[in-house]
This record gives sequence, C-alpha cells and structure tokens, in this order.
Amino acid sequence: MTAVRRLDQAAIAWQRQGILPAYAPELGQEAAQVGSALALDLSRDFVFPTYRELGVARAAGVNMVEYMSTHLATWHGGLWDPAASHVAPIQAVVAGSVLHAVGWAHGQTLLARTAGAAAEGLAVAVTYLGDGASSQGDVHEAMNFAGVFAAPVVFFVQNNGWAISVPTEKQVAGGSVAARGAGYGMPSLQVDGNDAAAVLEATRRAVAHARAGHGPAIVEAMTYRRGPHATSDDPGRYRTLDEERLDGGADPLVRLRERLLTAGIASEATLDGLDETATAEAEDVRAGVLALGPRPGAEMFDFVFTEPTDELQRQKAVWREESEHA
Ligand SMILES: Cc1ncc(C[n+]2csc(CCOP(=O)(O)OP(=O)(O)O)c2C)c(N)n1
Repeated sequence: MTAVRRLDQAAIAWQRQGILPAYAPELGQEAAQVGSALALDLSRDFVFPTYRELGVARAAGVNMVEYMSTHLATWHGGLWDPAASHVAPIQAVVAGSVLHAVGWAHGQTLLARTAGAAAEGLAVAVTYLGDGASSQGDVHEAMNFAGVFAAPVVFFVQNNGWAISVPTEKQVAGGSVAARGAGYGMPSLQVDGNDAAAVLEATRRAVAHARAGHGPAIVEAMTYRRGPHATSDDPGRYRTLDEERLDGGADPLVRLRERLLTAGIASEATLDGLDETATAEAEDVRAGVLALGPRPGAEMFDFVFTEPTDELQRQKAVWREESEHA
C-alpha cells in the first residue's frame, strides 16, 4: 500500500511535469484496491479493472512501467500481457470492464460444464466499478445476466462518494449499491473500504461464494476519493476542502500502520524502510516511463483483430496517405 501511495503521488507529479498527458489518482482507495486484489488466486482468477486501479495492478504483480504506458498513451491497452498476469487492460469506458468480466465468468461456467469442474472450484472474475458506473445500463444487464446464469463473478464496487462532480446520493436511490444485490439474486457485502483487513476478508468471502458455484456477489467498499477525479478536474468547483477533510474518514495507510505497530507485526523502522523502498521504486518507474519512447502509429490498426477487416485496412491506407508517420 505504501508503494501504491508513492506511485500514485508520483504519477500526479509526472502529469504536472508533462511526462504523462493525464492520470486518474486514487488517493484514499489503497486499502480497497490492495485488500481486494490480495484475496484472489491469480493463477486462475482474472481481474477486470477501470482506469483507477493502479493499486490492484501493483498488488497483482503487473510491471508498473508497463502499466503507466497506458497513461502515457504510448500504448492504448498497456504494455503488460493480460494472459500472463490475469489483469485485463485498463478500461476507460465506464462499466465496460463489468460486461467483460461477466462474459469471461460465464465462459468459466461453460468450461466447467464441458471439461468438468476442477476440484478446487471455478476460476472467478473480479470486476471493479465505481458508484457512478453503477448507474450505467450495462451494469444492470451484467448483474442480471450474472444472477440468472450464476456466473462466478465478484462485482467489486469502490464507492468513493463521487462520480466526477456528482455525489453518490444523486445517483443511487436505494441507499447503496450493495442493496441492489437482492434484486439480482446475489449476496452483497458492504465493507469499510479504508480498512485493508476488512476488505481482504469480505472479498475472500465473495470469491469463495463464486468459486463454489453459488454465483455472483457484490462487495461494496466504502471509500473516499480524496483528491480530484482526474488530473484535469478541479474538485474545488463542487466541494470545499473542509468537506473533503470531514468526509474523507481515516487514512487507510495510517490505519494499517497503527494496526501493524499495535499488533507487533512490524516496527517503526521496518515501516519507515518501506517508505524509502517505495520512493526508490517510483524513481525507477519514472526512468522506465521516460525510456519508453513512441510506438509505431500503424499499431492502432494492426492489433485490433488477428485478421484485419476490409474496413480496417481501408482506414489504415487512408491514415498512411494522410499521416506523416507512415
Ligand atoms: C460510457 C462512459 N460514459 C461517460 C464517461 C465519462 N466518465 C469518466 S469517469 C466518469 C465517472 C465515473 O464515476 P465512478 O464510476 O463513481 O468512478 P470513479 O471515477 O469515481 O472512480 C464518467 C462519467 C466514460 N468514460 N464512459
């Protein structure tokens, strides 16, 4: 979580320095992200993230230079290998990853039906979405499909209080996203998203439920997005700094630190050492990002389908004629 906090802060600085064109910070959501990712078995489960899941990707072992390449816009889907890491590319379309996850999860059910279910149960998809995304029609279709077909998928909702400038209460009429679970026939757990251990436990339970073939589950982690929605956002236009301080709740990192110290699991010196390691890691990632360089523009046509369509080839020819990069 310390490494995630550092990288997240560093990425904002890189955007201000002109290294990254844009970035979506996650300050305050580290416990929700790291806690949930640690509940998975990534030799078989699969993560479907949004644009804000740096912490999930870091905890899942994704190379952070490769991860940042998406924010650099040097490579639209990120340079990491989803098949090897079991982490799908970042999804900028709100709720897009929810549909992908349900499709993948249903595939696991069909696979188990033909190949026979593994003794250790089903592989589980975990999809990340925000409270804002839960207003999308796609989410309702995805949840309904998952409920009806008992797809092994966990809908991990990070309710960070805001969808850009719109507060949760202006779009979730039933009080919480978790409350919707009953209507789709799936259990839902609401958890303190600032408490990494609680998030880990809740996600483990949801994953175990799906793995055992009981169908989907919702985990709603109550967090708070402490900074702007993205580096182009100015939260001062829709909330005050005082409100931010009041509503933010306990800092997940401070809470974990206190817990580890109180339980005698780690010493001050060990935890301070983690801070230093995290700072060095962020510096390494920065150097790696700067060394990436541009990608050949033609790749945007070449890597869409294994066999390109006629229309795509026509677009590529037009692009070649018009582009200086050809
Ligand atoms: C289909 C679609 N509609 C609108 C947008 C613009 N947009 C980007 S983020 C966002 C709000 C998402 O809020 P939430 O799901 O709560 O996630 P958060 O950003 O707070 O983590 C919107 C409307 C988009 N990217 N995709």
